[in-house]
Amino acid sequence: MNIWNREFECMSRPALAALQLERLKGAVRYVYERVPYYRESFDKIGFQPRHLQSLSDLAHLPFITKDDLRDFYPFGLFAAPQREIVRLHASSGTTGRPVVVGYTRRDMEIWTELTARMVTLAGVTDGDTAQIAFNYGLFTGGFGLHYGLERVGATVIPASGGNTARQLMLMRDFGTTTLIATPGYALYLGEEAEKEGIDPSRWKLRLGLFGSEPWTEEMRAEIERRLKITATDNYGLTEVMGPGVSGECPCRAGMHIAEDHFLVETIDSATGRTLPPGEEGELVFTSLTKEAFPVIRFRTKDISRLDTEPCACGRTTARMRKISGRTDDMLIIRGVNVFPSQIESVLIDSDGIAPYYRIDVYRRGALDDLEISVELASSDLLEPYFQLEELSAAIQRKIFATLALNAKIRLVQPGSLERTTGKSQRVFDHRKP
Ligand code: DLL
Repeated sequence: MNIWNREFECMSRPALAALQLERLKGAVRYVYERVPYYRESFDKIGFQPRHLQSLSDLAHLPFITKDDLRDFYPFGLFAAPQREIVRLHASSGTTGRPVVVGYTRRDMEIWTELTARMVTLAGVTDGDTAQIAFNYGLFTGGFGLHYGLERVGATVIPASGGNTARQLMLMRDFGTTTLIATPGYALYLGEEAEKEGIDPSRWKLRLGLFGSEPWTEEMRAEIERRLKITATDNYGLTEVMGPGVSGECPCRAGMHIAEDHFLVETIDSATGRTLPPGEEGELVFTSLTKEAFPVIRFRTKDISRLDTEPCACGRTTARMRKISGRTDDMLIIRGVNVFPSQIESVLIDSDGIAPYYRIDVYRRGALDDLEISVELASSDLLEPYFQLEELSAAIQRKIFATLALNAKIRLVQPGSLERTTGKSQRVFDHRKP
């Protein structure tokens, strides 16, 4: 199995901890000296950089949230002068001001190294032809993967997002072996291929690197079945760097985190208390080497758990389990906590329906209503009414068994729910003002 940087990816845990501590001391001093926001927030609790003596001392420092970052739009938290910044990206906020992040030349070098590690983790080599169907732009997905793939020597096709017919043409004519996209878009590409009567097993496509949005194991199995590939999960976020923060190896035992550059904690999102490895909680990241846009204890809202046991692949870096949801994703419906991923797991495992769905929550009087629209796999099913009744009743029973909630199931025509080339939006909570 290929490992891109054996020295850092296979370090002993004690040596890694020593390296992290040394880098953390530097990072804390660096932000204290260069970013007024951090200096003020540290001063407020009487913390001086010299007080940081062990990795666990980090838990004394305040968190920073996405809202805090937004308040400093555009460059208020930059730690390097404009002359040293060679790249800007911004987070894909749905509303309001985006978070703008910058990279120095050294940041770019490290980002490239880390995406090279990530694609090697997934199994990409210089023998691969990689089609990047992430958007190139302020979104970190396209450009982030681009440089890492080039670094490992893969042949890069910078297709960018959208234009599905052309994506399929490129895959066939250029002999693409590796597809890079959101899982939602990968699924759509598979569907369009099927519609065109294309059998992907006749192509060279063998591997998919997917990420940037939540997806379940059931969705993974569906993508693998449709595109006849191995699908890997990859995690990152603009505020921390972009893609390359963590990625999955063939052992499928979580995503290896680049711990020599990022310190990750899991916290109880209600109390802020740090949790021991293995317990599920909100991920919090601290950058150890970033120059332009360092972050100390950034709260991601992403829920996962950490595993520091050695991995069969030989790497020693901690792994984070598949993101199970976001703290702001959780719906409370009639007092029941519901994660959209629970609904996705039920739906994709059901026969007769396509893996497209939409969740709507309404408040009718004092009660919440959960409505789930699901696409039928084939229009043949539209005819016999009793079959439709039976199908929706079966889904309703499964949802009830998982969530103890009665949902209204709407079966809709094949192809009628929105397809996306980027991040998917599947949940619409109409109760919010
Ligand atoms: O999505 C960076 C990225 C690009 C990652 C390409 C992987 C591949 P943002 O647009 O800032 O950055 O969105 C970050 O997306 O906080 C998660 O909620 C979600 N996310 C990213 N990767 C995964 C994943 C990029 N593998 C936000 N599984 C994060 C689940 C993911 N959620």
